[in-house]
Amino acid sequence: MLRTDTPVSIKLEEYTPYPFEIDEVALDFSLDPKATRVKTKMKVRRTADGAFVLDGVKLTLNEIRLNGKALRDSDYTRDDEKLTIKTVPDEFTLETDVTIDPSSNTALSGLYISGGRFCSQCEATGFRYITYWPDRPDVMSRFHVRMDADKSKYPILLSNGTPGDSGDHSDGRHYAEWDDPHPKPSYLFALCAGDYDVWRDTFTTMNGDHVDLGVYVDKGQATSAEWAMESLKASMKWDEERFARAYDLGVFNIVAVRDFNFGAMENKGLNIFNSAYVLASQESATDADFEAIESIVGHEYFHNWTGNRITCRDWFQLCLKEGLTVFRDQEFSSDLRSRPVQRIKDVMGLRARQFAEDAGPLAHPVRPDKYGSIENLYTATVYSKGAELIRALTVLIGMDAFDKGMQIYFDEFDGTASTIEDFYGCFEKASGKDLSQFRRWYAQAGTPSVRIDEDWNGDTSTLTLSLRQSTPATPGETDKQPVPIPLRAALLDGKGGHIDADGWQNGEGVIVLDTETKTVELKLPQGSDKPLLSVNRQFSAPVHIDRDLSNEQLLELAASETDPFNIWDNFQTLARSEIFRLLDNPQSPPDEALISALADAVRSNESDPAFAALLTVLPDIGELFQHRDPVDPAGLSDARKRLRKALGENLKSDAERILAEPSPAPFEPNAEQAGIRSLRTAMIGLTGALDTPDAARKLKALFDAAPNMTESLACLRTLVPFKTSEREDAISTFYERWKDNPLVIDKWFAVQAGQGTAEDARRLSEHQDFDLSNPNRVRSVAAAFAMTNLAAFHARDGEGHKVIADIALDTDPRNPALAARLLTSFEQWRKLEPVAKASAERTLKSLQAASLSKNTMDILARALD
Ligand code: B3K
Ligand code: ZN
Repeated sequence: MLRTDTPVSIKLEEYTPYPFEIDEVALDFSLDPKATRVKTKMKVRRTADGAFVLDGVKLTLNEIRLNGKALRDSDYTRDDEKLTIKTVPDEFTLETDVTIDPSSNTALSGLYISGGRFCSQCEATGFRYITYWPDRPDVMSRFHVRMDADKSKYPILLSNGTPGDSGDHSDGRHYAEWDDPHPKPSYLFALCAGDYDVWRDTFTTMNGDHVDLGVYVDKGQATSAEWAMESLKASMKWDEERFARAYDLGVFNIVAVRDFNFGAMENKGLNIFNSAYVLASQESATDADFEAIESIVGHEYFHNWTGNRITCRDWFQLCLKEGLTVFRDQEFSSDLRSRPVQRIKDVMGLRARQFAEDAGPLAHPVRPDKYGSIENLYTATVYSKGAELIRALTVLIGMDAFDKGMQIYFDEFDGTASTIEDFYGCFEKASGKDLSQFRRWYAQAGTPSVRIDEDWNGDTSTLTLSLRQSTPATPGETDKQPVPIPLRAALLDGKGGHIDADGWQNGEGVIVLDTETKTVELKLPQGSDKPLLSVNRQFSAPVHIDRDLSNEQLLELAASETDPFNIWDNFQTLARSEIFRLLDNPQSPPDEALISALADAVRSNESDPAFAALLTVLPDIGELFQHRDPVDPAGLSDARKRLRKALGENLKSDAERILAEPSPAPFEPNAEQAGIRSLRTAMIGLTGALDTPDAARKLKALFDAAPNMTESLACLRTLVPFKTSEREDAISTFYERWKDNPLVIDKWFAVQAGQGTAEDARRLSEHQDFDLSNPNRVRSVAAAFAMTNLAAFHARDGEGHKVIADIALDTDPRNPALAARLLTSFEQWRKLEPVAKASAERTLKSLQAASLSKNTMDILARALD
């Protein structure tokens, strides 16, 4: 395809099965960075009428043989993307021989070089850059891999499955074979070759099978893989205990690479990870790093059953593996750490990213029915809303029926490429419920709002709820249908207790709003006082709740709440409306009653420090965007700062007391210590919010004495907005201390881009350590600026837009997937106040006129549509 072509839409309704099966394939790699030879031998069987077409991009074809006979040019047709053999028998063996150039692969899709080693990334469509193949998830084969390479440069040769024969050649090269007995689609193929250090361990499955585990990292860094290994073993055990799923090969390897387009990849038996989610030492990693490693290692491991053993029929079904696996990793983290804290963090992410996506021009259903570029569909909607829908399903049918449905799914669909319909069929069987209406959630974009009005009748002790759902129009979808919204609810007596309505048990019930409007009568025991309604407890459905509650009522509710999620959420609602009030009344001081209630809540929850820390976090600017149109990001940021400052003033002596205590020692990355440190870092942040010279001095002293990366980085982040010498000292001390550790220097870039001006972001993008070929480094400036620093990104002078456009322009020719992802940061542009809005539109249009890659053009076209 020419780079200037506009993306063609691929449609779900046009799915047709591949008309051939390829039971087995043998791949033979002769590895060389500039010219790797790939010989492929496949056994093909026709299963339906249709042409024999293979995908292949940027391959130099040396030879092609059918049943041993070399084909002539006239026997097949070939363009930049496909190879079609005109006539084939019903059963045949096809051999292809191609040459590829991994050293020039800067897109990081297919086989490429990172840190002088070979590594691969095939999801979604990378395999076609390696060899000719029907590169679609519903073609599953058993892979046998043989590779040879220079032994001194590439002593370790890895692929999927278990190792077979290996040995030396006389010319300094050596070879290894790997065999994967489980049929898999090409997107799960992986190959790594190079010199690594390895952290090894073993695991014995619940079936008594022995598994050799290895985490492969840069030389000299083996001990930094220990936490990833512990996380892997914990994941293996959890999947056995929670879902009765055991690992199914004798080997499980993880390889860390520095240059990687996203977090990690679940290739069968050979996960490849962005090194940011593998390497962690006590000195250089934050608690957030340890937590992310645990969760991503879990996520990729859990794909072994939800993704690999059962894969997707086509890419429209991506949520079948991703939404479900995110749900599984969230449950894993909840079981290992604190469930309420995990829930709050997951919802914060959902609201900041997915709700924003759902409200803008890039909105799409969890299961889209068309796409221009598949790489652009790895979105917050598919992942996070996909996970929320599984969670809502557990509420709707109950956890027992859910668990039963999962076992039916594993039993019935093992070894297949499946659909959302197949998956929901299992829960219909398990629950006896018709879930066809629930599946609307998958077909319809946009975040529903639920309006709730209450009417209390003291004579009959009845609380009548009038519920109404509505979903705003999204691109291409104006007519929205009602979806079933399961709302966990409780009636609070205001004294810390619950009152059961008729039919409820243990103080809680589930109200299912499955029509546009619904009236629900909750009958309470005769003589009850008017209860307080607690609704969408634990955030049981991914919706906005709209209730007419005054601040006094919200404070009363927060004080009576028994659901930790809702305690936090009531304060979020209060803070959100207070920020808007401050925005509209620039001279007005922050509401004392709210500040002191919030500060009291922080104090009274100090025994659960991770939770107390979350209470101090005010709604994110990206989330606040969703509640205003037009929106003035600078004004919002200023209003938010005023509220934070007031909270900081109220908690000043608490912060001093907490920070005067020693940080937990010796350092352990466990949830308990991380919780204590999270409250300490919250107090560091609030100290910075005071914005006084004294605060800068205190922060610098804390920075100098910081005993771990979590606190050191928190101080640095908090010092960056100060215009004082402490800021410059901290920035340069940190750089000097960590300049040889790229993962830490990524953080150094990110804290500055995340707090600074467009000029700061531009200066960082011109820094000697900025590196366009490394996605982590590009994101550490561009994504940190455009996605977390909205006031500066959308500043009226348009400089923020320009700096991101320039980085995207430089990135696009090398790495289209990365450039496209950066430009999604413009997704809320239509809501901006007129000056920034005009700048965003100009910027997007000028990028569009620059004729960029297919991925980037897809984002631009949708953003501007
Ligand atoms: N499945 C991969 C993501 C692949 C992204 C391709 N553009 C990692 C994950 O979600 O587990
Ligand atoms: Zn995944």
